Amino acid sequence: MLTLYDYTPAPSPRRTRIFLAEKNIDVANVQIDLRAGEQFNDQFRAVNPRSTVPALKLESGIILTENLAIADYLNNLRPDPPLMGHDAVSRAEVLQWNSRIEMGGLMAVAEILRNTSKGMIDRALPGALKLPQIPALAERGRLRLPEFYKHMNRHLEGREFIAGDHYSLADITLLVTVDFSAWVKASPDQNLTHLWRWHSMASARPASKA
Ligand SMILES: N[C@@H](CCC(=O)N[C@@H](CS)C(=O)NCC(=O)O)C(=O)O
Repeated sequence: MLTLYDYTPAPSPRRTRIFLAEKNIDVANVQIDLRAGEQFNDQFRAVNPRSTVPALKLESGIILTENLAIADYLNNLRPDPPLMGHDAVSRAEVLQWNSRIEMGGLMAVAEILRNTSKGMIDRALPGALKLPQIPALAERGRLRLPEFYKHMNRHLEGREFIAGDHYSLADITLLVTVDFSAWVKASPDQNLTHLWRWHSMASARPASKA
């Protein structure tokens, strides 16, 4: 059986949990309490020297620690339902939107949180390396996030899903990003009606509760 090293409140492992739930794949779940600093203990560092979750342990013992790599592996393991396209073009579109959402949305929220949170002083990036907070990065995040959401709203006008005609990895990444924005009081403006309609649809899927 696969083992997911997870921390329920955190956004990155939520992406993996939703992907697993959409694919109906069961895993053993090991919680690593990030608030208590368990990601830095020797036991977890032996699993993932980067000290981040998610980490997925395969039956072979190999450990994957990046969302995209985990998704790609799971998608090959169980192709249905297709969450990463169904041919070369639709797969490329899913990956393109996933990357845009990660860079334009998820990273902006992370910049705001990690460069302002009192709990993350000297931990401005995930992992063991001590790095100081840079408040200007949080300000920049607050400037670029509303533009990102406006762009997503325009993209979703007349569209059910982010890429192609199926729910996909890109939808999962945007769902987690929108919900993560609330942590830093930077949720999308209520007048972005296409985005919020899409969000209601994505949130109503049972896997979103995983
Ligand atoms: N590359 C990873 C990044 C995962 C990541 O940043 N995880 C955060 C939780 S959301 C973490 O483990 N943080 C540990 C820390 O801040 O020390 C992925 O996207 O899967």
